Amino acid sequence: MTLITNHMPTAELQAIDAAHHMHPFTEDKDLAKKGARVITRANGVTLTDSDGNEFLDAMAGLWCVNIGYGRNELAEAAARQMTELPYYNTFFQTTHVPAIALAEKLADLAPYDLNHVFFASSGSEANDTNIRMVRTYWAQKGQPERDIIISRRNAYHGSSMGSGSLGGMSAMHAQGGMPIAGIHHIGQPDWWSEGGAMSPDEFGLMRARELEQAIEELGAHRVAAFIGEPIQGAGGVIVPPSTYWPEIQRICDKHGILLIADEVICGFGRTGNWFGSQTFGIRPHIMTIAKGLSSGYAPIGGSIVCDEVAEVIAGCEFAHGYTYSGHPVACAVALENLRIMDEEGIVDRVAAETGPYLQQKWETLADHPLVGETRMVGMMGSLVLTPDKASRATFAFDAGTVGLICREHCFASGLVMRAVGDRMVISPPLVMSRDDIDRLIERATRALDLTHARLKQDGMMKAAG
Ligand code: PXG
Repeated sequence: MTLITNHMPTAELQAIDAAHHMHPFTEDKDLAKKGARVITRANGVTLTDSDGNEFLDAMAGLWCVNIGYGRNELAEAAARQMTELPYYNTFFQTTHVPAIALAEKLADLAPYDLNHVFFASSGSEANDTNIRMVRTYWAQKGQPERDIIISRRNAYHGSSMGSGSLGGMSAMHAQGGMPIAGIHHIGQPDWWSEGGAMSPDEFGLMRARELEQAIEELGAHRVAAFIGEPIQGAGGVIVPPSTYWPEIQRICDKHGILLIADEVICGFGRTGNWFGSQTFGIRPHIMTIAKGLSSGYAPIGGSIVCDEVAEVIAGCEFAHGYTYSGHPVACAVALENLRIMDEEGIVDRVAAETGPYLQQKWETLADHPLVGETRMVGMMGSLVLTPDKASRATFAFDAGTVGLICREHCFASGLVMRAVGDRMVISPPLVMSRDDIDRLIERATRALDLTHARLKQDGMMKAAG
């Protein structure tokens, strides 16, 4: 076996990677030709690759490194826990201190009566837990036929059979036998792309009322729960019109349907509050968490559950759990992450200072000839690339063609920004300073200018007919 180190030439690392490593959501044949970008180090908000290039990470990894890279306190917490108790399970009436402490901390942070935590190692696993938990809840209450979960098209809830089925990604559903039975999808509140001549507020109401129509068609006695991300993340940072969530809440309340807020991206300060539900006034029965819970330093997720649902579930043996539910090292890392976020007032800073500053700067990009709508909530934002902002036109090419061109120009400009179709999205570490934000905007502007020049040169500023 080769000893593989950070000091090997990039081409050798890429060749071994292409030979043996299957990547998620990647066409591996294309990747083998081009070679994967090898990230070797990171500190603060900056990534370094194997050729020594530096990038400002405006995606916080994959929407998760909320406290930034290089916080040794988390490494030390992991090392301490590994020495003391590297593993024990939480099955069969056992527990351990890190799981106890983290569950208590989460109950304290979470709003309303969300006081109980079921641990998992990822958002996908947590949403699988949620599917089984809400169905078990209704079965325990003598209504086993109440098993349908309503979700939205273009939602992302994970990649396992259950969570991928909850999600509304058609490319995922086309592979491997998804969705599973008992999941129903309604429209998403994406006004820019789908709102037509309606005002955003009218459109928000219309899309929320699709929930009521679905409940009426399916029969309320069949519907267990509705699940939604407060802001759709992987779907393109779709910020719903202000009318949307209050109407969804009203409909869930009226029909007695459980509401699951998927906080995997919106949680832990991303929107300027601890949870996106607080930003949008949502009162969920269950919140899905992962990512920012440990700032990505250790794989951990979970479901935070309200008193009533937890009480009903406690009435049976919930035959569910993962070997790593409440993994002590992951819990210790998450606790240290939350301690730092608390002590450094990171969420308050996003709400009062850096979030508004980023928003103000980000909105200036709307003046760019290539940019339609810009949105920013807390530190989660998107901009739409369009050949004609007045008519909210899409390009005359496959969705994503222009987004990918822009993404490449971002990399070349030292910026990691993600393309979702022809939207560019950011979700930077919450510890970004004003200087970091200035650099981000400078580089994004440069990438947009280069993209625009390239599109003009190649005659690509054409709207779909
Ligand atoms: N819910 C939401 C809202 C998510 O964003 C998951 C659940 C699943 O979490 P795990 O930990 O199982 O991945 C996610 C994950 C992207 C991208 O390309 C987004 C996610 C994952 C991978 C890629 O934007 N979100």
